[in-house]
Amino acid sequence: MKHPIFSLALGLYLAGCQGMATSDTAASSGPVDSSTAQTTSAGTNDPMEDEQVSRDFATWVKDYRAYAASQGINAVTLSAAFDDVAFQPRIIEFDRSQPEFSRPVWAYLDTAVSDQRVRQGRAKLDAYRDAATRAENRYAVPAEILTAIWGVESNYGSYFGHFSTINALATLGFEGRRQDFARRELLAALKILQSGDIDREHMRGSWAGAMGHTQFLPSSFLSYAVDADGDGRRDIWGSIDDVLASTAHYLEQAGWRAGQPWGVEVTLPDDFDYAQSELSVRHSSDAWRLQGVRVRGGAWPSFDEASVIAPAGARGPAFMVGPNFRAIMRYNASTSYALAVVMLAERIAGGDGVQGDWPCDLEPLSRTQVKEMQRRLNALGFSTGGPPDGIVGPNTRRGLREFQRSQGMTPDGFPTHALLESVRDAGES
Ligand SMILES: [Ca+2]
Repeated sequence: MKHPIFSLALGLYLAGCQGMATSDTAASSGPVDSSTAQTTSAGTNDPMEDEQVSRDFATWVKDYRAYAASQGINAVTLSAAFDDVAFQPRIIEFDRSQPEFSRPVWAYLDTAVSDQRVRQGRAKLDAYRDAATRAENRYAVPAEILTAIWGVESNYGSYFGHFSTINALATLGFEGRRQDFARRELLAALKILQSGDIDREHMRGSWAGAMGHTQFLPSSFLSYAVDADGDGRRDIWGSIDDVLASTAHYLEQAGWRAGQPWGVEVTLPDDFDYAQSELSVRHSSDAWRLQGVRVRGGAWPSFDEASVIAPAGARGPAFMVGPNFRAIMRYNASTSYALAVVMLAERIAGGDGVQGDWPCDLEPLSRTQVKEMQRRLNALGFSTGGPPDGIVGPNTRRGLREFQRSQGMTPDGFPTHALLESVRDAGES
């Protein structure tokens, strides 16, 4: 949750666009994630060097214990946490892996909102109806949304990661790419141990430190986890009451608006200005209507601040999304993730899911190809906002749109192989 890299990868399950996605190999990154993660080896083949790493890690732990003690962590907790702490080279491998291929949004949705997951979601909601209703009554977040987050985060708890959170965060605090972040989360994890909510053995989750059924980071746990079943412990590993209420509390605090829909699927006029299709662009739903945006089915919702998104470009479906969609993105800052949650929730509630057709024939560009495209666009004077990084964000989309406009194409900012070819051609002429 919270950040794309903290979600567990989902097992590949294709329903719609067969054959478009390649298989996952790394159980590491989130929604639009890797298929062929290239891992570097963190362990060495040199016993002397490995011994040195062990010694350095032990020294680091000793220093961190002193720091944690200065922050109010008691000796009993420190001993429970660190007496048997282990450096885990595998976690460093996950942390260093740079996915070369991102799964396109439709392939991700095929997995995250598979028929099987919809069926399971309905069964889970039936089984835990009372807990979900209690959470909904307390925080005004619909039971179907809570169930959907549970489904997308951990397939309803069937896999939330087996890594010891203490070992994972100590390893990342010692040698990860974001040591300060890991060290802060490690301190939060120690506070949780000290509070007695969970013991070290049962504090488990992803390699990146996200814990339990709903993949809370320790700092999120401290802020949002609640004891809903009244046993005196906030237990997101074992109590579904606590899991659903904690998730609802998080969304409430992230700005969930009671009684509002997340948004609607829409159709866009032929002359729609795709520069407007960014989450940073917000208008009232009335203003969008004046631009020709129309609901694809059902009622036209009233929003003061809505965005229109077209996650697969002009050929794919479009959505008008309001504050509750943004609240879900506070849980995990990925459009694909939030779409998966709302579509799973709709389907659990008996709805049909996405109506428009995804451009399933398009193959995603690799990271290397995106870099090449960025480099060429920059050279052509269509700035992508900085040096090539292989990631398609708002700045890259802006540069792409300018290029498309200059070529008389629909400027939707969605990268494709054909577009890369056009960029190459433009550079050579
Ligand atoms: Ca409890």
